[in-house]
Amino acid sequence: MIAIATSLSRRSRILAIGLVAVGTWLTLGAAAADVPLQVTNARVPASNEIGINLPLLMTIRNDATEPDAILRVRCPFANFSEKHTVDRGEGAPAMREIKSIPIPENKTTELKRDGYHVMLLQTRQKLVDGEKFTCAVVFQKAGTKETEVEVSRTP
Ligand SMILES: [Cu+2]
Repeated sequence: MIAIATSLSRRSRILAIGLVAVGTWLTLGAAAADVPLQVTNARVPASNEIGINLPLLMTIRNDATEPDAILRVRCPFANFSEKHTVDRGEGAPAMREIKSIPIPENKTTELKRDGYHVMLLQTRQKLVDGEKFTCAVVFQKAGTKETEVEVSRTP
């Protein structure tokens, strides 16, 4: 009788450990699913001038089931930022400020000089090729993403 009780309790202990393991695995899976939106390759052009406006470009992968949008961007080396689109009508293409940059679901969005992009206004310092900064990119649904931005000669 004692032997059976011991073996049962050992089995239930193993079962309990198994359940904890499955629980941990599920939690990790949920955590991964919580970050369906990823920002990569964020970059600004190098510049010797101060007080100018520069485009901030990046790649955004949105694996979420709903569209998102960029609401705000804050970089330590610029006083302000705007969201821009480029209009192509009669005459030369022209940049225009918009309220937010749409980030469709299940898609990779590339911010470009000749399309949607973030414009950093009134730079505070020179930007040297290879330098890295951390900028905050605020998404409507994904929230604030602290993003590494690299200065590159040819962004
Ligand atoms: Cu612009």
